[in-house]
Formats: sequence, C-alpha cells, structure tokens
Amino acid sequence: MTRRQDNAGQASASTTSRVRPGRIAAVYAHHCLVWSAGEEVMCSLRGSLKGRNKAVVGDRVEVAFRPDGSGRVTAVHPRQSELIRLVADRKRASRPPVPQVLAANVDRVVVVASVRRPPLRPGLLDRFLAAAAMSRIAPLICITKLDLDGGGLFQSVLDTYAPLDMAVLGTDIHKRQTLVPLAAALKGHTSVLVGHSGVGKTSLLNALTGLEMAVRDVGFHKDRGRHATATARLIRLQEGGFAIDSPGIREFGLQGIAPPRLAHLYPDFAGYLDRCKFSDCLHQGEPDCAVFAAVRAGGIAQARYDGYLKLLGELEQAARTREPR
Ligand SMILES: Nc1nc2c(ncn2[C@@H]2O[C@H](COP(=O)(O)OP(=O)(O)OP(=O)(O)O)[C@@H](O)[C@H]2O)c(=O)[nH]1
Ligand SMILES: [Mg+2]
Ligand SMILES: [Zn+2]
Repeated sequence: MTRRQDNAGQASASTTSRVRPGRIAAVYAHHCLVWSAGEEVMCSLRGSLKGRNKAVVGDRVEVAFRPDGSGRVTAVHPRQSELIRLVADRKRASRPPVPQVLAANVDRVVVVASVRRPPLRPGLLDRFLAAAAMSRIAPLICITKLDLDGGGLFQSVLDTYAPLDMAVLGTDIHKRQTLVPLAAALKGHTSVLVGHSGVGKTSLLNALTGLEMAVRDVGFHKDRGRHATATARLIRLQEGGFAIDSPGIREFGLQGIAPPRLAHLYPDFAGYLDRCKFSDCLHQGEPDCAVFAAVRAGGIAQARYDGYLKLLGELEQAARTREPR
C-alpha cells in the first residue's frame, strides 16, 4: 500500500469507525493484541507505529474499530514508565548495544529467580534491581521453586535484600498458599515479571489466573535452549490490575547509566556515598573509600559489591566504545 492510499484509508476509517482506548497486550511482526472494552482484539498498527520501541506491551493506545469489527491502533499515548534493557546489535557487533523497551506503564518489576533449575544468580538479580531503580519502578523479588531449596538459599536472599527494604517473597508452585502474598502484591498494579529463562514466571501467572500459557517442559534443566515464552504478554488479573509475562533473559544490559550514577542505584550503598574522600569516587579501590570500608566491615554484602564492580566495568567499557554523536 502506498502512503497516499494509507492516508486515504485512514480518512475514510475515521469517518466510519469508533475510537476506543486500549492497552497493548502483545506485539507481533505486523499486528498487536490490544485489551479494549473488556476483550482482547487483534489489531493492525498504523505504519508510523511499527518498529522498535514504538508500540510495546503495556502501552496505552487509541484503537479505531471499523464496522466489520477490525481494529487499528492509531495512536500511542506518552508513557509513564519504561523498563529498558540493552540488546546487542547482532548485525553490527562493533556498534554499541541498542535500547529495547521491554514494557511500558508498569509500576512494579517482579524480579523472579529460582533457587535451583536454573541456579540462583545474584549478579543477574542485581542487574534487574538496578534496571528497576534506573527506571524508577518499585521492585519486588520473587524466589521460586522453594521445594528445591535444600540449602537455605531463600533465607540467604532474605538476609541480603530484606534489610534494604526490598520486598522478598518465596513461592512453591505446588503449594497454593505460597502464592497468596504474590497475588496480593500484584493486585491493582501493572507489574512485569522478569527473570532468567525457566525460573517459573509463566507458571506463576498460570497458577494465579487459571490461564494455560505454554511453560517449559518439566525436566528441562539445562542453561541453554529455547525459551518457553517468546513474546511479552499482558494479562488482566481478575482481582484488578495487569501482569506482564516476559521472555526469559540470560543477560541484562543496563543502558544510559553514567558510571558515577551506578552506585546510587544500590540502596545499601546510600549511607556511605558522601563519606568517600573523593566526591567523584567510583568505589573501585580509591583511597579512603567509605563503600569499600563498609564491605570490609560487613555493612555491605561482598556479593553485592562484586556485582557492582562487574557492572561498573561494563558501563565504563560501553562509555568508551560509544560512538561520538
Ligand atoms: N520444582 C518446581 N518447579 C517449578 C516451579 N515453578 C515452575 N516450575 C517448573 O519450572 C519450569 C519452567 O517454568 P516456566 O514457567 O516455563 O518458566 P519461565 O520463567 O516462564 O521460562 P521462560 O518463558 O523460558 O522465560 C517448568 O517445568 C515448571 O513446571 C516450582 O515452584 N517448583
Ligand atoms: Mg515463560
Ligand atoms: Zn568510594
């Protein structure tokens, strides 16, 4: 279709169609699923709304419904929040990674990690938490597969994160009562569940909603392989609110963070930052660094600090390779 035909189509559609608000539930190559007026409708997208980051899950949109019932998304409203990650540019490896908006208009990031199968990765947990802090979205940590926790792993997560005033929940999909606090936390919010592939994000949402979205086969424990969930999907919760299921992520790049800002995304570092000798201290071995002293004294967990240093190294590397504008 030419641009002229497209415009002409819009003009005729606008005289005959009803326009309703909606919310994007899933985005596919040429279409998107929209939650509108109590139902999900497959819609086409106006040409200018196609492409990376233009219309994403969680977006609030306007949909023009034609008399035949088909819908077309004609406008995306400005976003209140965006959860972003960096994705490597596979075609041009030398180029810096590009930002990808994972979900829009969310007010809670549920960072899901399992105690085993796949194993708990504190570094990945911290990345998600930093991304939530950067996007100014409240985090909630959900540790799954408590039935596989033989070694006090859930307790160690509680010990690390509960003192940081972060909500930490534990679930076992086989015990319904363990899902009750999660259901209460999701109620009335738009939450996005993020985490490594196979940790049980979809299983949680299926259990909470009665849906039967595809989950990974039981017994598939390897760290490699395909993801059970291919596309982010917004689901309406009966109790009120929405939850977004997202495809599992193995690596989570953080974009747009200037290295000096990173430490400010760690609430456990907050009390020490203005006590370092140098105001531009990056806490990586400078003299009289209060953060480092706190790690040695046990005020900051070593694992959190190690994760910070790793991330800092990546951000500095990204800043060095970024192309001049
Ligand atoms: N033992 C145990 N297994 C669980 C639990 N929750 C989920 N699983 C299993 O974990 C596997 C992965 O679950 P999924 O829900 O597909 O995981 P996911 O995080 O959605 O995975 P991706 O969509 O690939 O990101 C499935 O075989 C589930 O049955 C649990 O509490 N305990
Ligand atoms: Mg899934
Ligand atoms: Zn310092």
